[in-house]
Amino acid sequence: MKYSALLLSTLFVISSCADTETTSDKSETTSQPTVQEILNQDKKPNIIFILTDDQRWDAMGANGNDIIKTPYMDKLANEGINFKNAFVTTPICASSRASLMTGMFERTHNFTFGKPKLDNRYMFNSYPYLLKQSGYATGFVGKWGMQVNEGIQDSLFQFNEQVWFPYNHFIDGDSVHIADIHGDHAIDFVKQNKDKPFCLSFSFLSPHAHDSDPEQYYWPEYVDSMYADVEIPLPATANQAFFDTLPEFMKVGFNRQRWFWRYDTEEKRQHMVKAYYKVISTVDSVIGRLQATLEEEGIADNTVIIFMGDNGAFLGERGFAGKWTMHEHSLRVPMMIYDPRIPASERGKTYEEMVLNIDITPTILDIAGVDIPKNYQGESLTDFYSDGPKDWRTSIFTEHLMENENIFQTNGYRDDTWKFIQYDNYDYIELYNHKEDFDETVNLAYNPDYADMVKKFKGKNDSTIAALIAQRYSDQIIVKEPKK
Ligand SMILES: [Ca+2]
Repeated sequence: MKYSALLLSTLFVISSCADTETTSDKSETTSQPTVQEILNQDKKPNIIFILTDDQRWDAMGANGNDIIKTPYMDKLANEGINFKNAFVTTPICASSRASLMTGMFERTHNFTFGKPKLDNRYMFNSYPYLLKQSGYATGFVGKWGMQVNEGIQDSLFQFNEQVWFPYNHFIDGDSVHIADIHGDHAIDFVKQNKDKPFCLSFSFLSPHAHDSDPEQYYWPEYVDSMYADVEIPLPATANQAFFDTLPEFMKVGFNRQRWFWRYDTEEKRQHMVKAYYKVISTVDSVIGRLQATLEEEGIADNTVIIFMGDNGAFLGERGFAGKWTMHEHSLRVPMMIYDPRIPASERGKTYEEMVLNIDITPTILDIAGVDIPKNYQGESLTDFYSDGPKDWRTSIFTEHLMENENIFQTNGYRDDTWKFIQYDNYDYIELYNHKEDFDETVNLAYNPDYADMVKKFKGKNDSTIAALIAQRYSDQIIVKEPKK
């Protein structure tokens, strides 16, 4: 009894202290601007949107990978907002990037490899166009990866520096890695535009494999010794027994062909995953250089950095390399928003809500104080600055539509427990409880106990597809008037 009484009184004291602290916090915050007031301030922030190529969500230290070294990405995550469940609507470079530009699903913007160029109406509603119209200096650096009509890029960007493979370029007799070249261009843009609000779309080509080169990956000397003494664990589904369970159509095609390029022996897998990590660590060092430049130029405190990957990547899971499918490893990407205008005590947040690449497009405009076009299909993420939105999506639709006999046309439904996948050209469906079966190994779609669920998810996807196609042809696409 005595102990209990003591415990109770101790608890009371702790709780009183906590109350006092809360009260004191409140009185302090009343004299400081709220998050909303910071977002609405007249001074426009600079925005740098960093996009990496084929970096999956867990190829980053802050997302639970204890092998890869990514201190600068981790800093963005730990001092910003880190979205643990970020996905792309389409897991392939061309379409994912088009979705980021237009704020729309592939089914609506209707662009991927092999399709006609992106419709001008969508590009005149893209975030760089609207920012440029509102007075922002706009720049693009890196890999563009889309097809647009002549003159469109000039209408979006005042500064545009694109460099493609090989990984190593010879400049003044020295071999320079493409990530460093991209970094140099980004730094040039920042220095040239430090006195006006700017938006830089910084799209690395790294760590995408150089597909036509048997070596696949190259990295600079300064990361060469990294990962020498570690062993990359074997994924749970990277074995012949699991591969044998896949339907025949899935055992051929690019996912398997590229597995032979990278992971068909244990020695090669160790080398290739480490190579992938080395290229990501190179990107990380470039981000560090860019942040140092922001500090040197005195604009770090007013420059928002948004970071994400354009699609995931199989590192041997399912017996696959590449992406394109609706499985977690293909769809899931790192995503962070670092906004230094928010007090440090209010930053460092992690969210489990499902967010999408098409949320980035309205978010950028929202941060810049520019009206968001009505045809955008994502949601601004700025509500996550404070305590997160009260109502947020509880499921997502994803798809891949490129017509190629080596890649599937497919679409998926995902909520916080279930994943349903169907294919346009194959009579095959998948249903996983990914909450309990993260690696998506037990296909429940043909289990009669789940027949109603399959019917429900299939119905949802089919109606989503119809709605997205209807929006493609809508006359309501609004080309926004320049802000007065
Ligand atoms: Ca990509």
